[in-house]
Amino acid sequence: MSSPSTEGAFSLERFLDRERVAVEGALGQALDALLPLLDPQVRDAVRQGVTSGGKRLRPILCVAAYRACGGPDEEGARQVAAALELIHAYSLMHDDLPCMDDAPLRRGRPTPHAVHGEASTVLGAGALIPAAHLHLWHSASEMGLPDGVRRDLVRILARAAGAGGMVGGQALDLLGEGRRLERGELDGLHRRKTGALLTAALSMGAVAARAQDGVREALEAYGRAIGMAFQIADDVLDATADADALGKNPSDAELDKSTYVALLGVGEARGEARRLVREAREALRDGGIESPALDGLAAYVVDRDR
Ligand code: GRG
Repeated sequence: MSSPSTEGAFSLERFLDRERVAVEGALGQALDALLPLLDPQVRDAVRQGVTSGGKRLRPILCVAAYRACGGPDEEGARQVAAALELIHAYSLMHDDLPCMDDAPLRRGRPTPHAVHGEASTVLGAGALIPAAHLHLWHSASEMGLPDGVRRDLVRILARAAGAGGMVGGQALDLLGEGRRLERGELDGLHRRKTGALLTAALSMGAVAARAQDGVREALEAYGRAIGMAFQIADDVLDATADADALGKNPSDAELDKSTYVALLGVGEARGEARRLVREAREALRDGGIESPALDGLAAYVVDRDR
């Protein structure tokens, strides 16, 4: 199993820049189908939620997994992957609302509800959930994937986004405010809230490429490890970076949330994140997956500055 990027010296920075632009192209196509159906104010909230930057990590991971599995239609896979970002965008629009984290800033600018109002943001984010699944179904059809594979893809996304995944994790997060969660509780919360969608990205890339079960399982093990590493790095950034660098106000302490930093301290939390990066890379090795992109992305999730 190899990647075209093994042919020259691999630069993660160039890879990320290129992939981000390509993902944004795919998102533009997804929005072309959705935006004309929406009332102008809701449309503007959706446009901001989806196009205001971000690392685009989930679709980038999905396409990298597809490529690592030797998938032949990267452009098609990128459209499939865009569905993950539509779900991620909706989750951030809701996460920032006054009834959730009540955040005024994200990615260096006022949040969608602060600009377009709460009702438009709730509705627009809500419209992104079915739109993501419809876009996924349509894109997988365009790739010529058989019905069973298309159904698997939709099931993976819906499970990761739903009560057993991201939404369930968010509920635990809100219920945990003001309580000191133990390590097991915190791990369980973040496996769902952050880890489920990241792992789904790897899974969907493998399934779209029709990878063998062993390879898919190795990619999912990689996804679980980087999902947890990503969250620990997020907690470290929230505790150590300033609002300018983060593009948002650090909020864990203010919301009295349990975090890996509160539980382990900054030094040990960083060490745990690095251990998880090694675990992710081992999963790739064990699955016989050679991918400079996935290898580099594992380190990137903990080395990032925002
Ligand atoms: C109300 C139906 C309903 C659901 C709400 C709000 C919610 C469900 C879930 C949110 C869960 C959540 C915020 C997960 C994301 C955690 C996280 C670390 C986000 C930041 O991701 P990055 O760093 O963001 O990839 P960028 O800005 O790069 O896109």
